[in-house]
Amino acid sequence: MDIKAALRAQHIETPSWAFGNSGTRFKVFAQRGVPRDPYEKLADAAQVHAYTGIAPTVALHIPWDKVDDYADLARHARELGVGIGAINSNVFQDDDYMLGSVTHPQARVRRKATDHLLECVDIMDATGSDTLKLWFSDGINYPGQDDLRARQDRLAESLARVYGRLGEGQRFLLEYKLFEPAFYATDVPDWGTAYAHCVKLGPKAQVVVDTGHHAPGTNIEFIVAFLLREGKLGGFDFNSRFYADDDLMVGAADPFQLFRIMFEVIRGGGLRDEVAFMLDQCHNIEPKIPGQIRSVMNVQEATAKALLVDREALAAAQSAGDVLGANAVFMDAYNTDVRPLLAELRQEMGLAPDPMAAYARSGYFEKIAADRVGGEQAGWGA
Ligand code: RM4
Ligand code: MN
Repeated sequence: MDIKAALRAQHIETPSWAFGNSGTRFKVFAQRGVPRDPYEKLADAAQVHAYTGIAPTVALHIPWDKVDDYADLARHARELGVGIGAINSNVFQDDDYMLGSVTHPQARVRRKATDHLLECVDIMDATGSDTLKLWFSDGINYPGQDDLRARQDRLAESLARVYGRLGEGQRFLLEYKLFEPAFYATDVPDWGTAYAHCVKLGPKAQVVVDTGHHAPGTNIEFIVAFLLREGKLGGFDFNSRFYADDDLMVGAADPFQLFRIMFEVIRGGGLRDEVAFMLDQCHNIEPKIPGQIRSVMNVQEATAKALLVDREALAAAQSAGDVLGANAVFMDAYNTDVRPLLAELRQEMGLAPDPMAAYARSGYFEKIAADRVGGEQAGWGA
């Protein structure tokens, strides 16, 4: 395999919400130069693409990125050299959703939530996005609070309506998460639940793996291998976690896990645009644009190492039952310093070899910090 060609073709999608202010439930720390509207978020995302060369699309979150004219927003993105990626729905920040959205016991609330999901498909039509990402905060806090089975029925009914609305070339990705904000039972807690709903619906429904949404110790690369094998891996929400859904920079907590995941992606033929490599992160204490550049580089480094695995030698050791030999082939690739290779690749792409340094030198941060005064800074949920 031509490693450089594969790396050149890889696309990593940045999330609009990573450029706005974010924090924990204790405090959101405002940063200088933060975007005041979706147009400025796209401008910042375009910087990440300008210095890495492999981040050409930006995911939107509705209603955080609500604008009057979505076609105009998409035009603005194109002028900046980027495109609109996945449309992320949001049915978790309205008072009506306290007891759930599409699984709510009341039909009125379920209809409202489903209407929002359908509106997101309208936005896909207007922006040219081909992917809808569905994450539900739905669940219950107490045993007996609601009927677990009925909630699955309600979920299935809403998903079927949205599925039916998808146009040619459009798909949705169903995201699972073990817990939070519901603490006793979540309605889509794991990949098996998401997978079962998607299988029933058809080829336009796939599973998205958010790396922060598992119990500690979960073998995520197994899930990746399984879903790819079934044609049901729609993409990733990459981030790192130490404890729960920490949304830290991907590859920061466990670069080895990221390498193992990327190896299974490559092994399963998933290094192509049909598998969306998205970041889903918040930069609470670090600057946002460099935080995104670093994250894109982390995914790229893990991909390069995974591409370096000598698959022939690995297969030979595996079939000979050479446990240590096979493991050594794997570890050799992981322990290779791929930074010189990536610096060379960037230069061949007409980019600076060190994206972090090039961005820092560019003066962009000083410019946005001076320009973006007044107005209201965008934030997680704002
Ligand atoms: C959720 C989930 C979604 C993301 C929101 C902000 O936990 O990961 O993908 O859009 O957070
Ligand atoms: Mn996510």
